[in-house]
Amino acid sequence: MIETWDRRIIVVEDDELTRKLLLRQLETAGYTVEAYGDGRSALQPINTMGSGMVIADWSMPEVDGLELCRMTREMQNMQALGNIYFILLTAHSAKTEIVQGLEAGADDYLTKPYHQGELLARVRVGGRMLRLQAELLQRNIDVQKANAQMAVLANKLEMQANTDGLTALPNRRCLFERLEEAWKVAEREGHALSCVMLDIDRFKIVNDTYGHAVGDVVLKRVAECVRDHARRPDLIGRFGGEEFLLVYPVTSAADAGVLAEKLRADVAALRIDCGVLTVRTSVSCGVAEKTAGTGIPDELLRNADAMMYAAKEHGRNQTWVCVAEGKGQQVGEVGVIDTPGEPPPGARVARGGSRGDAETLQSAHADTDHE
Ligand code: GH3
Ligand code: MG
Ligand code: MG
Ligand code: MG
Repeated sequence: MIETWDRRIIVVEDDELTRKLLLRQLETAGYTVEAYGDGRSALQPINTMGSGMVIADWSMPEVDGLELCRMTREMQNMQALGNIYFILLTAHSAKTEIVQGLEAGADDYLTKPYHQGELLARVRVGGRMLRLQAELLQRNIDVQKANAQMAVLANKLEMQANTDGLTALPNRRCLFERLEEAWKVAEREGHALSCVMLDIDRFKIVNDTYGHAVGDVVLKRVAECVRDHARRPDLIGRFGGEEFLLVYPVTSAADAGVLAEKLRADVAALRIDCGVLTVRTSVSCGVAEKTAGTGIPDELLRNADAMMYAAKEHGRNQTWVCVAEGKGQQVGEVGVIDTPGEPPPGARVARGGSRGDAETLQSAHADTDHE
C-alpha cells in the first residue's frame, strides 16, 4: 500500500524571521515541519523524505531555491525520490521570473510578503495533489498486480486447455497444433518427420475386470512410459481414450519404428502397481513417415493408424511400420533387423515375423498377478 502524504513539510529559508514565522504558522495549522536555513543542508532531508512538500525561498546563498528545486527534480528523475510538491517563495513578482521558477520544476509559488491565508490555501492544494498522486500510483500498482494475476491465470487456462487431466500429457488439440508446426518445419527444411500411434491392447478388459480406477492407473503408467521415451524435440500426447501419439521430427520411419518397438517392449515389461493387484499390459504401435504422398498431417496420422490396426490384426503387442503406400511391415525385436528375402519398395525396417509371445502378453490382463 502506497503511503499518502503524512503532512510533513520541509521549509528552507535563510531569513530567520521568515523561517520562524513559516514554522509557527504551518505547525499551528497541524503540519509537521522541519526548517533549514540554506539549500545545501536541506538536500539530505529532502532526499530521505520520500513523498512530501518543500517550501523554499528563492534567494539564498550558495544553493538557492531555484537550484534546490532543479536538484530535487533531478533526484526524482533518477527515481530516488517519491512525489515532492515544491512551492517557491519569491520576492520576484515579474512574470518572466515566475515562469523561470515553474520551468525549474516548481509546482507553485508564493510572492513575499505572503498572506498567511494564501500560504495555507496553497499548502492545502499541494496536499491534495500529493494525495491524488499517491492514489494514482496505488491504482497503477493495483492494475499492474491485477494484470500479472490475469497473465498467470491465462497461462494456467492455456495449460489446462492443452493438457490432458488424467495423464498430464499434451491433449489431442495441442498435439494437432504442434504436429502442424512440426510439419511446416519439416516442409521448409526438407527434414523427415515420423509419427507413432500407440494403442493399449484390450484395455476394455482391464476396465471391465478391475474397474475404471485401475484402468486409470494403467493409463497413467503407460503415459509415464511414453513420456520417458520422448527425446527433447519429440512431441507426445494423449490422442484419445487409450491412444497416444508420438511425433518424431527429423526421424525416418525406420528409426521411429525402432524407437516405437523399444517403447512397446518396455510397456510389455511393466508390472503396474494398482494397490492390491499388479497389472500387466501391452500396446500396439503404428509408425508412418511424411512422404511425398502424404500431403497433410491428417494423412500421416491415418497411415500410422492403419499400421496400428495392422499390429492389432496380427496379434497385438507389436509395432508396424508403413513402408510404402498402403503397405506395412512388423518391426523385429529391438536392435535386431532381419532382412527378408524380398523387401517391398521403400522398406526400411525388416519383418520380424509374427510374434509368438504376442498372445500371452495381450491377454496379460487376464494373467494379472493378484497380490
Ligand atoms: P483393442 O486392443 O482393440 O484396442 O481393445 P480395447 O479394449 O483397448 O479397445 P476398445 O476401443 O474396445 O476399448 C477402449 C477402452 O478404453 C474403452 C474405454 O472405456 C476405455 N477408456 C478410454 N478412456 C479411458 C479413461 O480415461 N480411463 C479408463 N479407465 N478407461 C478409459
Ligand atoms: Mg532569502
Ligand atoms: Mg485399445
Ligand atoms: Mg483405441
